[in-house]
Amino acid sequence: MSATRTPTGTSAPSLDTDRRRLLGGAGLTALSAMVGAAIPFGANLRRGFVPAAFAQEDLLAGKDGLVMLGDRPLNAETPPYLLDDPITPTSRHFIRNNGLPPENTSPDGWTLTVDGLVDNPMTLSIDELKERFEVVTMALVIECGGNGRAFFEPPASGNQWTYGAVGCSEWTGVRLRDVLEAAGVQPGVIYTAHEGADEHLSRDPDKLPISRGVPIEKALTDDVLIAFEQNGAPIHRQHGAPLRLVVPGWPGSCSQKWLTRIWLRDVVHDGAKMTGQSYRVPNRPVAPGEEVADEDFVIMERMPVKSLITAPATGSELANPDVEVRGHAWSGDRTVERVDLSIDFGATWFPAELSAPINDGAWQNFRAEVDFPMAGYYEVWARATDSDGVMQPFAIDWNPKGYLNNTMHRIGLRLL
Ligand SMILES: Nc1nc2c(c(=O)[nH]1)N[C@H]1C(S)=C(S)[C@@H](COP(=O)(O)O)O[C@H]1N2
Ligand SMILES: [Mo]
Repeated sequence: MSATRTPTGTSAPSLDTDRRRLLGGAGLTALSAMVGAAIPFGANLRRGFVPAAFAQEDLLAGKDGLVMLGDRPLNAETPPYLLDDPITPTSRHFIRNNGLPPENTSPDGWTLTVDGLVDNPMTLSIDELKERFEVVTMALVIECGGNGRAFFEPPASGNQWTYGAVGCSEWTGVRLRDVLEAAGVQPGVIYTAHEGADEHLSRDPDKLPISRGVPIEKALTDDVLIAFEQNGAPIHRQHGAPLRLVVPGWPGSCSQKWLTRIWLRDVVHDGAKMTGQSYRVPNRPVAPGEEVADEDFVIMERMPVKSLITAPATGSELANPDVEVRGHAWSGDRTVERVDLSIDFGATWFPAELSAPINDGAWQNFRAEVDFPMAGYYEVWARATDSDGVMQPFAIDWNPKGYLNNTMHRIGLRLL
């Protein structure tokens, strides 16, 4: 029986009259494992006790300069000037969680199940994925569908992302297409369904925080990865360790983290946050504030053409009139053809130098030398145009949930 033990290990009578509220054997073992040592007076601990060593657990451990929008679930974005690198370092990749990351994110024993309408249902370890399929590394853009929501008027509820719910890290993994082909996609399949190991905020084990999918045609393209590395290292705990999907150019919600299952279906997937108004926009232009019925919403697919100025930082005070302006531009499933800049509030525009994407699904970098004519306050505005000739709008195309805001980015600076 689990009698109270003194530090010397001898049995001693409990001093607490209400023993049911004490931690007990299994809980104490788990806590010891957490702190990495035996806890000599552990028998005195009450249920729900959090060791001081973890009470202040740094949710943003390994992150650099991110702005936290919420801690339960954890959501954090990156200020644009910290997104200046062509490849986004893991420390600067935004975090968007709908639930609670799983406790155990070890690759040992982790499996991915591929089932539903496939000829050969499979459950594979991460090592088996690496052995059976070609391993590739690609720079891929993940942008949250709600990036830019903070600028909606009337406001849209949800995380108030400004500019920084976007990143382009290098992801290493196997192609989803190769895995699905090995599983044998049956003729009736129209949609994927993704499941991960994170917990619903309620901790109800029967509820998933999020389970989205994509049309099978998208899943079978070359640049959708089942990734196990980000920027040459195992995936960070908050980014879906040890295995995640990366579906570049589509709403970030398609890129299931802590991936455990891909299920092929003959209907549009109806998992958590696939239905109602989640990650959906009206099927027609609507007036700001207009009420829209659920049945008039459609599922968001590719993300629209967009650009971000990453240097200088907005609010900079500059001593030298020659300024290098830098940033990135992207358009889901398309390339960006040009990025134009204006320093006179959009009266005139001039082209920036624009690089080709390093691979499909990566963002493109732009730069321009700008010579400001005299001391004073300036704004730099950027607008990208994609391979279909679509240009970023000046004003927000309002929708009830605050998605797909691709209005032009502007920064303010002062020349001394
Ligand atoms: N399992 C799981 N996958 C998830 C989420 C989540 O909450 N749980 N959030 C999604 C959303 S909405 C986005 S925008 C991206 C964010 O990826 P990141 O946190 O690595 O930047 O992950 C997606 N994948
Ligand atoms: Mo998202």
